Amino acid sequence: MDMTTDTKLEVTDGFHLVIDALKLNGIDMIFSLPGIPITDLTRMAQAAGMRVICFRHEQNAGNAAAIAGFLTQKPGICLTVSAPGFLNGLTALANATTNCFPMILISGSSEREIVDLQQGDYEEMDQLAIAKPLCKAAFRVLHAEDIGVGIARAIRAAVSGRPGGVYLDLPAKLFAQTLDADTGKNSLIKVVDPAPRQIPAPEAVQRAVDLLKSAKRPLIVLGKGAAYAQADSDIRSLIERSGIPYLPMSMAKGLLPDTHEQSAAAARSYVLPEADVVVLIGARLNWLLSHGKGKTWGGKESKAWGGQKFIQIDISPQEPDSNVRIDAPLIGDIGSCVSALLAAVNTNWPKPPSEWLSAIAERKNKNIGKMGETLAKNPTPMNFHSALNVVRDIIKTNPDAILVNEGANALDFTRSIVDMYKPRKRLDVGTWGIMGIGMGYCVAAALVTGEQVIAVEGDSAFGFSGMEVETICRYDLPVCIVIFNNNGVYKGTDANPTGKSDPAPTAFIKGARYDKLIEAFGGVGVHAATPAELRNAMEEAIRSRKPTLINAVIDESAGTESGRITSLNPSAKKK
Ligand code: ADP
Ligand code: TZD
Repeated sequence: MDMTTDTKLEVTDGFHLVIDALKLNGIDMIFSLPGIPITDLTRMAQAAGMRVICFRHEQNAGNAAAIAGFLTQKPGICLTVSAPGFLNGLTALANATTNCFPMILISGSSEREIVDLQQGDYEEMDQLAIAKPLCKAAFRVLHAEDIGVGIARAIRAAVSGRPGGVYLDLPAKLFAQTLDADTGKNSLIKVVDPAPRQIPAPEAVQRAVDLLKSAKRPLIVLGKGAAYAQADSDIRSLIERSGIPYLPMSMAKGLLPDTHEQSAAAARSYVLPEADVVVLIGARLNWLLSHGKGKTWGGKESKAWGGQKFIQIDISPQEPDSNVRIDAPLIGDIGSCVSALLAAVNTNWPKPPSEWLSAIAERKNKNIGKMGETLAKNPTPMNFHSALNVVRDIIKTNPDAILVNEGANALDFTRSIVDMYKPRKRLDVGTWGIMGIGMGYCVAAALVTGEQVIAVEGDSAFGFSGMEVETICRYDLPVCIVIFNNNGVYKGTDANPTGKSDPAPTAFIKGARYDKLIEAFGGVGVHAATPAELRNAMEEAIRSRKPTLINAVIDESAGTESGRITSLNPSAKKK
């Protein structure tokens, strides 16, 4: 009897074990860019039925993985080659960690003994050491029989507790290592309960309830942790049953529709300093909330605390007191914490005093009225407001569409003008205010949700990931990219003070036709100079679901330096 074929069947290898371990854990999509030593891994993964989505630059693959993690609560997988590919992916891994998105960066690496003796291997780099300080956890697998454990540890590290980025180092030699198939199969781990619920302690719940009961001017702040947690209906019940006004952070918009009567978003600068008890749900008191102190919170000067008391719901026990005193930390997963609060906030719960609610309503209505007037104007050339008035209508009629947003003015104006109606529909620059997430987020959002994606991009912001329009066309994704083209970073009006021919640092080519870019790959390009042209183009993009890029020409003098965060620019003493 010829045993050769049978023997072959009974053998597995590193390539297959990686794929089998991922599939066993319900991971069926990889964001990648092939090359030595992972090209065959991408082929075999595709052959094994996984979706292998390949990009033009690893940072975009990494950003796609990160946002897939945010949207699905499963770690997004980014697979890269060694040294430079790894480094390109690392920015996305660090950004995912900063934003508490679960992802795993898997990179092939070069010969350990050559790397460690620094003998100059092809793409030599001690990747594990470099990744470690930039992510939540980092592991290396040297032997095929440890692949199952390596993937299991990576998954647990990414999604349990505070989610984050994990690095998994797979040296080239690992892939070809063989193992008898049964041993291989038995070495794999299907992770049981990867993100265990964390139930808050009853006394912590009671402390929070007591504090909340004492409030005269309560406020709830929803952060992207609340969006991630997918406890949507309990969060909504907590807000509606308690009657407490709430503020959504950028990516928490839509957890309740932005048009909700309890939204205090249009009265933000009033409610923050005036509130007496603030409930933070999955939101950190970082720079985006002015560190919980200073004038924004009613403090007398920039470092002074306001008079608020805080309840902070967070999964990380180390988060409370990071910026100001937290009187009632409520540590646990948001689903469990909010449902514990709901048990106390029942029908007998006293509604907040009507003076508080009516004072908010008054500010809110005034600001919404003012904004309405601005949006109704139709200046030539088009400005951020008249263009966003269109986007606002489009999202209103397509509330399931996902809005990706980056830029400075293009970001700030979109966030405040475009209402969101459903949870996890707004994806943006997050905690770092990072440019370059745009096209990676678009690709992943379209793939994991199947929904129409609309990206509102500053012309500078778009440039960081613009080549991925080819990827969007290649996978034929329903992505409509709207570039707010004002000829530069922030604005297009800067000039070189020396009078020499180099353009100013913030200036781009004037009148660039970004719409031509997508046409190179068979997508639809549209040049829109008026709100009517923009509206037609967006409606057609949604009707056709074709990859579309709209070059929306915006007044180059509109907007401000750095958008809303002008004040963070250090100003020179010497002029
Ligand atoms: P935002 O920028 O919207 O204010 P942050 O990213 O600053 O939000 O805060 C998110 C917070 O949510 C983090 O502190 C994180 O630990 C927390 N978090 C994430 N997921 C959960 C969860 N499932 N349960 C509880 N807290 C969570
Ligand atoms: N590089 C990275 C990775 N992230 C950044 N945030 C920046 C640079 C600095 N930066 C901003 O903070 S916004 C921005 C840059 C370069 C672009 C603003 O120009 P835009 O948008 O054209 O995208 P607006 O609408 O013209 O302001």
